[in-house]
Amino acid sequence: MALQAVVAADLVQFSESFSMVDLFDTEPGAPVDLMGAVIWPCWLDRAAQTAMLADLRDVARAAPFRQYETPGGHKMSVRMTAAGEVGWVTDRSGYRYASQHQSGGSWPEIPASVLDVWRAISGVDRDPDSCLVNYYGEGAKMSLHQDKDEADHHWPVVSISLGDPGLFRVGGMVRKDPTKSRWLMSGDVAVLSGDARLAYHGIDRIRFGEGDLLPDGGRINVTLRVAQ
Ligand code: MD6
Ligand code: FE
Repeated sequence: MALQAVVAADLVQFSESFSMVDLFDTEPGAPVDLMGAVIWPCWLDRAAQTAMLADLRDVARAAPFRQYETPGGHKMSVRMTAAGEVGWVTDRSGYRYASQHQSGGSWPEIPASVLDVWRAISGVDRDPDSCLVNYYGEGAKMSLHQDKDEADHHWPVVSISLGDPGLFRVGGMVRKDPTKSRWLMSGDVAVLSGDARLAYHGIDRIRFGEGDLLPDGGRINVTLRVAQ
């Protein structure tokens, strides 16, 4: 490769790994607006992340991670499980909230460590009834979508990121609207509420193996919702 091309490739890599916000955000914890989504960087310190991870392992023991199929017949690359009264599932018959997981039992309770984040950040006085746990292995991503399988869209959605960085893209109410992206780091919390509640969003890719919270690499995202 010509030197110029090498430098250009380096620059692209550099600009993708550090947004301007990262470079100049000297106040950890100050909320960041991303097309109306609010991101709270480093909401959880390392000890809180480790404790939550242990709680999520208990959830996964009770209701194992699965690779769901979309109604269109595509296998999702993200593996999922859930906690709470109802869990989000999908198969050929559609997206929905189910009161039982595929092995037949009710979902485990939402861990207190996870509920604490909702209570501190959601701004509402009702607890969530659903907690979706997403696991991204190498190459996993989540295409642009709206969270609209819930009965009442006025409740916020709160999401917690653990492990490897994930590139979060947020747009508007229409899939083709312009988008902005930011890397969600381990311990970051993102909230979709108000006008942004139904904004299109997704995870373009993760930087597999970069974090050291999960011993085998990967990213976990926990989303809390009032679904019913
Ligand atoms: C993820 N997050 O971060 C996917 N949904 O892996 C979501 O789909 C999401 O971050 C609603 C609200 C916040 C989110
Ligand atoms: Fe979502």
